[in-house]
Amino acid sequence: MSTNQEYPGLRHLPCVWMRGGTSKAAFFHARDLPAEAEARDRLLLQVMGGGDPRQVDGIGGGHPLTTKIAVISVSGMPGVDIDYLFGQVVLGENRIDYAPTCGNILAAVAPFALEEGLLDCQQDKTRVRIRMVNTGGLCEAWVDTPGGRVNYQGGTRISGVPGTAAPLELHFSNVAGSSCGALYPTGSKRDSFAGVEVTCIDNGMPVVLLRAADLGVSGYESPAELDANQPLKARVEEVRLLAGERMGLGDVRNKVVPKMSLVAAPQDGGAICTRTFIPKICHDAIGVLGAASVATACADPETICRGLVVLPVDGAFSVEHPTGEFTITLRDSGDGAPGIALLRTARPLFKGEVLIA
Ligand code: NQM
Repeated sequence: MSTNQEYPGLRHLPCVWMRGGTSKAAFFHARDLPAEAEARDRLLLQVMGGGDPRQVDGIGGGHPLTTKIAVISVSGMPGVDIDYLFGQVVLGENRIDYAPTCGNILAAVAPFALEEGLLDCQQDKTRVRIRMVNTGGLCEAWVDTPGGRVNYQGGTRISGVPGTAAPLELHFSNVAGSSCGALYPTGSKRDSFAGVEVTCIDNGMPVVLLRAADLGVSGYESPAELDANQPLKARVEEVRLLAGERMGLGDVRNKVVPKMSLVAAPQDGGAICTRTFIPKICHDAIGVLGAASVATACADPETICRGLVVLPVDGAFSVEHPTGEFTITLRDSGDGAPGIALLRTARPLFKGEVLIA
């Protein structure tokens, strides 16, 4: 943090605003932030716009997918390059939830680390090994670096983002039970809460899967239609509170996990169709690790997806969502829970200093 010749009455904090997949976050070097968590969060909340749901006095975007924070440092852990701490600013509540990680924002971590000189680019492709500090999970990111520079141009299209960009491969391993301690945290592949049959799963993200039809909807509605359906949302939240407790997450009233995925038969050649509450509003697409958990449940014939899922022949599960689809490739990781591979795109949008009054 510094003051400056310009705007001398304000504090200046280096920041890069990045798109990772279908989300956006403010990226900071851990070295630029207070070491003490309370002081750090006070500062970050001021930066993002505090408890105001519109975040008009900060740089947050007033939506859960655009009010995210990433704190980055070189890792001290053997076999790991970069530590990534994720923070979800909870809209309207003036607090940051560190319970989950975020796979979309993770897609932007490797480009940030390379551009900011935290490690060197290799020729053609650069591997960056990232530790998700929130959950302890590991991810290997492969970045396009022709001539030793990060390339952002390319032909890769991801649903929910206009245009095309350079591909960024993400390989996750050992993320089963990331937050809950077990792939099926309740000890069962099917449970019933408030009269609704569900599958609770955590392969990188705690998710509760519910059949849309069991809740009186088709599962093909738009996010706006589902968000306007107050009785549905109340029912989903009732199930979430009970499921969260049984998943070992405690009282989840004030937590953004577990996510709630309504599932239905695919409509567009995919494996399954989803509408995901994250958890208070419906996602326009689906989160990265959320989709990984859904795909993992689809691959298991004992979950509630049975009868809805169309199994792919090659392990590549196309998870349909409101703005397209997300392909998750499941790989044998040798430890009983599938490893995950997927493609994202990412890029820096703005680099500068945020000003704090
Ligand atoms: O599940 C939204 C997002 C996410 C999280 C959410 C994510 C993930 O789209 O790994 O990416 O579920 O809150 O950014």
